[in-house]
Amino acid sequence: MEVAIREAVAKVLTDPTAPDWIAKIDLNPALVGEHVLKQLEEVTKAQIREEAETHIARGLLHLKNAFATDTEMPDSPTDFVPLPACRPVHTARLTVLAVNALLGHAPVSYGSENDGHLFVNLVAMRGEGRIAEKSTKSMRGHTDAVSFPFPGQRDTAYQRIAPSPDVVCLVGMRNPQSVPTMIINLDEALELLNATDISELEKLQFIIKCQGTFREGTARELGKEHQIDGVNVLANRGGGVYWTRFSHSGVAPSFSAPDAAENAIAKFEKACSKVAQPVIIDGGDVLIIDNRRMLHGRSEVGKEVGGRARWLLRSYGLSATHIPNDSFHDGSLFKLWP
Ligand SMILES: O=C(O)CCC(=O)C(=O)O
Ligand SMILES: [Fe+2]
Repeated sequence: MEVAIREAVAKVLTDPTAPDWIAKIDLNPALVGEHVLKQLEEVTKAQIREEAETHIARGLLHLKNAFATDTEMPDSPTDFVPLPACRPVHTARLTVLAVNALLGHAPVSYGSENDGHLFVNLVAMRGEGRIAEKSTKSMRGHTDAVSFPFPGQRDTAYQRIAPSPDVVCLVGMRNPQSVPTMIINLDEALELLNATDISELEKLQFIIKCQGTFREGTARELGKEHQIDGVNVLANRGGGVYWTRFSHSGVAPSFSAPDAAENAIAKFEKACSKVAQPVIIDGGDVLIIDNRRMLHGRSEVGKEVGGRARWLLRSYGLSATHIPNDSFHDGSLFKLWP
């Protein structure tokens, strides 16, 4: 799969129209992903689609060495944006968009996180603020955009809030210390719980605060930071399939919830840390994480800022069938509300 995608991306980038396609990433990213896939023979495309779908059906797709990071690499950036304009970044974004297209995921961002940039840098940052401080530290298991609804559901206070992403796409630009990303398989964690704990987690008795990176943006758009109360952290989808939305720091029992709710959360957290598995995202790797059946976190990043510090890109994907008509910000083909 990696070889086919590398070749398709190389074809796009060596064509005289390459600058137009690069410019289109921030206008119509889905079209760009389709354009990369068009470089492949139908048979190859069908083959790698099946391969990619098999992996994501198990919750995780790890493409190793899917693009080159050995030349033209700038210093690591020191903030979420801007992305350095360089060949490895162009290649990385085209690779992610091709994989999104392959899996039928629309590339999406949220206007309330980092001003809706489709790709952001995940890097250590300078400064004293809460986000800068967190940027060098470890992160416990969480799902992204945790306070946003599951697909098919609506936020009770703000109907227009788009669902959280189906997948989180993490791209390795450089990771010289091999800092691991931690992956928690929900099914494995739930196996360590009993039926009572599971049913407590399914009850509408929790408060979920929005992810830190969404605080400012949701406050701007909604008038206050997004938070939901009286909600579940686990949804039984039938056929033994569960979805979760969870964050160690952002989820608590509602005021009126019984002790059993608190106990279930504590046991779930313990189970998550027991089954967490390290995955190293090296330069050139792309990791697509199911944002409902897997939690993700990371080990401590370290204090180095810029230079050759760890540098990932992140973007999100959401199945087109999970996007309600009113979800996009006016005039955008990818920026979801809020
Ligand atoms: O840095 C990482 O490996 C993951 C970061 C992350 O999960 C986040 O910023 O939400
Ligand atoms: Fe995350």
